[in-house]
Amino acid sequence: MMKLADIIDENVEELAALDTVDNGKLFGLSKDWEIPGVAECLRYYAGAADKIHGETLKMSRELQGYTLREPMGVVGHIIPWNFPTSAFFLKVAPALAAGCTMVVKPAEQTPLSALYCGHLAKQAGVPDGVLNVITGFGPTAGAAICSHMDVDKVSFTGSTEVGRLVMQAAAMSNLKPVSLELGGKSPLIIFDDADVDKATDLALLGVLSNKGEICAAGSRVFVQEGIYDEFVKKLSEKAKTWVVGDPFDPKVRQGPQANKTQFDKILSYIEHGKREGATLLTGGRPCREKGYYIEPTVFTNVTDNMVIARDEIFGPVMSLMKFKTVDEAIKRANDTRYGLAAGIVTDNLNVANTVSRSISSGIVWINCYADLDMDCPFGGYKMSGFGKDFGMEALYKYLHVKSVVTPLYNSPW
Ligand code: TXE
Repeated sequence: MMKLADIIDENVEELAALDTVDNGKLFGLSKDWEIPGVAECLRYYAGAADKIHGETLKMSRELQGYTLREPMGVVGHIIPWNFPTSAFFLKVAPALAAGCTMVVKPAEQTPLSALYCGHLAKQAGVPDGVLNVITGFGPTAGAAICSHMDVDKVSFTGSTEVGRLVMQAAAMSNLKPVSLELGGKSPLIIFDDADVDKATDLALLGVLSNKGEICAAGSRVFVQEGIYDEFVKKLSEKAKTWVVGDPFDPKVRQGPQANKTQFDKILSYIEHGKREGATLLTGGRPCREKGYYIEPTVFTNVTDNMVIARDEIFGPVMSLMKFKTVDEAIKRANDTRYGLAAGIVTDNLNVANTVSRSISSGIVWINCYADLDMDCPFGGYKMSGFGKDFGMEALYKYLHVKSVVTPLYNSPW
């Protein structure tokens, strides 16, 4: 795994370019951040591989008991198209460290880097049969993995709808455990004491990064009434200067959407928002002559029950909403079937503590947004799924706990 990490470091430009060609994500960001992060991920779990151990148990009778952590066996990894290389290694690295073998199915829209990673793994000396990459479509290749009697675990990242099918197939076959990292509609709550300049930057980054194709996108932005007007003014000025274009150009901040289906889905949500009576503050249209480019889009006058405030759009579309009190912000932020992530902007410690403990989501960022770290578990509550990527939690999801019990003194035999 250490060797594979070194090989990834030597192939940063190739991997970043493959993901840009396949997905439209920014080449510079991939090269400087996402792909180096993949090597870091491999090193993190390589370091954990010889620290997997169970516990000695405090048994209540005259028994000696301890636990072992054992690899689950054959893992099926089903990968989405929004972070092709990093999603691949966030699944593969902990499973390898746990001692599992695996079949990885990249998304049909973005298979190139996964195939290249398979080749690099072979170069690093990963034995044949341990890490297998299979391309194919979801309802055929993906479904076959989920219903296979010899697959012992499925780790899935994708839509909530397909997450349900994955669980169903697991239940109807060998009852394999599944972990699901699904969609989100994450709130970013900005309180009156926030620095408006910084908060607008954070809000834009939260929803426009990776052209909004991020499960944790802060797509519902709640702003307290005292700074709301100033916030709207600044946000609209900044959104208009956001550069959309060729993802290989270092000046560009937003590339094209990953595919036509996604492009059409986003535009239809924008039309829906207009029909529902939300006000377009900025954007709302495709841009540039060719390619799946969409203007950074901000809606105001959004109500909590509008479809654009409830569904995951997975594009550069923000719903901006005004609130009065802390309690109101908590209630409205939690009024969603999802629970992946949330953000809070305030210097008031009481407010930050109260809100972070009251939000039903797998991660809460305070005065930052979408800051991930290898050691920090990431994964949802509610219909955003269950089971974590990142951190030691991700390693444990590929390990069974076995208890071993023996009489402490005289064995009857
Ligand atoms: O996802 P799918 P799609 C959300 C986002 C996006 C929407 C649709 O809102 O607009 O999902 O994207 C495989 N059995 N997210 O249609 O279909 C598929 O081949 C087994 C959020 O692309 O869920 C691919 O490898 N597998 C998300 C993977 O599932 C199946 C990232 C994801 O595709 C399958 C992506 C089946 N029956 C989309 N059907 C996130 N959480 O980051 C499909 N697949």
